Amino acid sequence: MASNADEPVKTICPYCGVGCGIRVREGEERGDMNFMPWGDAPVNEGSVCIKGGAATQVVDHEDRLTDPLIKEDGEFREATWDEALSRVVDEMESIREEHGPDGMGFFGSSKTFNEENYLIQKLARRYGTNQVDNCTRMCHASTVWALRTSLGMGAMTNSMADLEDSADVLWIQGANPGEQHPIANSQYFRQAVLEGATVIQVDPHANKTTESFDIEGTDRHMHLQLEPGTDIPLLNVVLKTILERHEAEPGAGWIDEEFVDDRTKGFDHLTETLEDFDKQAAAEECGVPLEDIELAAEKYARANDAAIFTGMGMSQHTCGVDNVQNEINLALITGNLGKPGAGVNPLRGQNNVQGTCDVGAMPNVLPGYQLVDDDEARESVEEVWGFEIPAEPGLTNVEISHAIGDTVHGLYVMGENPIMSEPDGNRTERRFREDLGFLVVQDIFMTETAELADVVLPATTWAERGGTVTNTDRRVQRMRGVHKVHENTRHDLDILCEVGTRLFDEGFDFDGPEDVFEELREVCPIMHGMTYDALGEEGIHWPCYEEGDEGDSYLYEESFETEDGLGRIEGVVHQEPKETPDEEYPLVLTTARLEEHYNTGTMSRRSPTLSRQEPENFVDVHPNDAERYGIEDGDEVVLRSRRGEITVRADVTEDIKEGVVWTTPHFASASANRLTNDVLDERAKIPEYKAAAAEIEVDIEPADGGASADD
Ligand SMILES: Nc1nc2c(c(=O)[nH]1)N[C@H]1C(S)=C(S)[C@@H](COP(=O)(O)OP(=O)(O)OC[C@H]3O[C@@H](n4cnc5c(=O)[nH]c(N)nc54)[C@H](O)[C@@H]3O)O[C@H]1N2
Ligand SMILES: Nc1nc2c(c(=O)[nH]1)N[C@H]1C(S)=C(S)[C@@H](COP(=O)(O)OP(=O)(O)OC[C@H]3O[C@@H](n4cnc5c(=O)[nH]c(N)nc54)[C@H](O)[C@@H]3O)O[C@H]1N2
Ligand code: SF4
Ligand SMILES: [Mo]
Repeated sequence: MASNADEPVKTICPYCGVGCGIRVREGEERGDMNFMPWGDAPVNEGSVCIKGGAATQVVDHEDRLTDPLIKEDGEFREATWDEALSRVVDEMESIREEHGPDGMGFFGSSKTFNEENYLIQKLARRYGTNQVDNCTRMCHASTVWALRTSLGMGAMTNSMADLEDSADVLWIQGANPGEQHPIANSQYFRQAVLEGATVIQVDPHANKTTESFDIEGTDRHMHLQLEPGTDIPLLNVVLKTILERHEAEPGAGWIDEEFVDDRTKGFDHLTETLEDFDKQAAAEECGVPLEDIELAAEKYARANDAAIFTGMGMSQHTCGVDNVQNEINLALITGNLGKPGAGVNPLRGQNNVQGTCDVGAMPNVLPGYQLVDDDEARESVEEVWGFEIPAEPGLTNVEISHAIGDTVHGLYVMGENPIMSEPDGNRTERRFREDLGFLVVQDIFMTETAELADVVLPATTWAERGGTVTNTDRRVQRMRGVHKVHENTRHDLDILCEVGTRLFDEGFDFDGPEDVFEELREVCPIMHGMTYDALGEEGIHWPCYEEGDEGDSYLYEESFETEDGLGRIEGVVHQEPKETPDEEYPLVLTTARLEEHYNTGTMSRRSPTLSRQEPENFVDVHPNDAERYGIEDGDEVVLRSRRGEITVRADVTEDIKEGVVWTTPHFASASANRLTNDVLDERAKIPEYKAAAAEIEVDIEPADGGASADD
């Protein structure tokens, strides 16, 4: 796993779910960690985006945590590992005695490896609770829910590589791959367009994805700039248009009748739902001309193979599950599933968010998406683990935060930063500060969440250890670490093994990541056929049930993985965001990301290359709104919601729709999450980060340092 010093190791970029291969070399000096391209890496063939190229910059950053810390009288002091771990174990034991096992919550980390997330969920379940979750809850929980219930598996149905040759239309809704998955966009999507594919982008904001498809000599890009939260009506216009054309010209290929008859159920439900649907009124609600939506519908339905890509603009709504269900409806009625260049594809966020879910770090599923309340599934895992698994699904991570002080008294947070990433940050912070009995944070930096911890455990980074991660198209790949380990830090895996062993004697004694992987594959059918040797440098897509299986680049060729093998169509109706504009808060606030920053910014804000490009937060405001509120481009403005306010620079631009303001969650001093609403999708429990009500005004008393004083 480790190399000789100076020898570059082949590993995977620690940022996004594209899973680009990179090489890393350790120099002689501390702080001398070098990035090198990996020319024939399977996903990216050597190309990287700005983040991949800058990834090594934070490995030896001076802010790295170096020793375990224990808080005493409100101040941290350095502690030995033995002291810190004893404290963690004692607190966990006393919480269980006093409140039972559901008194604890566990946050896995999509920044850590499959083996580590496998261990944290095993630890939670051995402790006696299913209360373990990860950032997918704030990310694609709704997508995973819709895909799993309607098609069978909570993952991309296709892969990036099978687009290139075959997709005729790329339908990109609520995703900005030009910035968030840049290599997928440049290497696969743009390539498909150069070869003749058309792109339909559905997003309220113009961005680098929009720019990237303005290719000279081609006119194959449409941008439907809708109002945030109107994706259901927009897709209903698309669906109704296809149904109408089919009725006018049956058999002309608008609907794939054979596919609908043989492989789906629920078509009648869809037609009934749309029977009295008024397309003109819906288009007005979306703020998009009806003829543009109709043209997009035609292009999608007329394509031989059309692939849908779906992102946070769809998932992060209280109607997130229904949003994605409507995309599934579109793919099913046109037969765009179970073949190359098609499908419904969530571009997964973090470098290992797919894997973190696959290995069971979620409150309702065991490894391999086996439902925790399914007796047979539970028993098969219990046989390997040798202890009883609780049958009741646990709370999700945002629910765990909501239950702090009520049923939840202790939290084990590995590699997440909920104080900045969860919605309604002011309230989240109050709960963590005032109502949480015990908090342990295992991270590489002193995050906003770690500041509030009782014990902080310093972990090694991705560059210092080995394990596996699973990218957005289900490719399980090995990461390899260089020799050195920073100061007195420990690998996440070793920390979890030690905590587990101190608590339970058995079940947590592993000889490194490969040993953990061997147990993981025993309990996880979709990864059962994988070994470290077989993964090699190319990796393997799941499902890989038996050794020697190559894995599938697309799913559902013959049938869906539902109980009856059919894909489920279900008509859905518009639901407004839970908070809509009114006189007091007249604007729609939506939040999303920048290419140069990453989630809560703990890594990207410390990278000189990345933070130089975008040093502070800002808000995009349409020129008509700017005029209405007396705002000039570059002014400091106060952006306010019912839950809080931030002071940021105004960027007056036509990139955003009138009546909508757009900002980011990346910066500690002015995070979007001071403003966002913590209402959840009922089923998937994902927060509505993409729509709230806000007001804006010029800052008459600019705060000292304003929004620019970020660490
Ligand atoms: N550079 C960079 N890359 C990243 C990340 C990062 O922070 N920075 N984070 C990673 C993670 S964890 C994730 S989950 C992915 C996320 O990647 P994306 O899914 O692309 O996420 P966002 O940028 O949050 O949102 C996508 C788009 O949704 C649009 N949008 C907002 N509201 C709506 C709406 O109501 N409807 C529609 N249709 N669109 C809407 C926004 O304008 C935005 O362009 O990126 C990953 N990659
Ligand atoms: N307003 C708004 N809020 C959002 C979103 C949005 O679009 N808008 N998007 C949501 C989404 S999609 C997501 S995924 C979440 C992300 O929410 P989080 O997962 O909380 O955010 P990250 O910044 O990715 O946190 C990862 C943490 O892991 C640490 N880390 C990195 N490497 C390691 C390691 O090897 N070991 C350990 N132990 N720690 C490590 C980092 O320092 C960092 O603190 O944010 C959500 N919040
Ligand atoms: S596209 Fe994603 S995985 Fe590839 S280099 Fe950029 S951040 Fe890393
Ligand atoms: Mo995410």
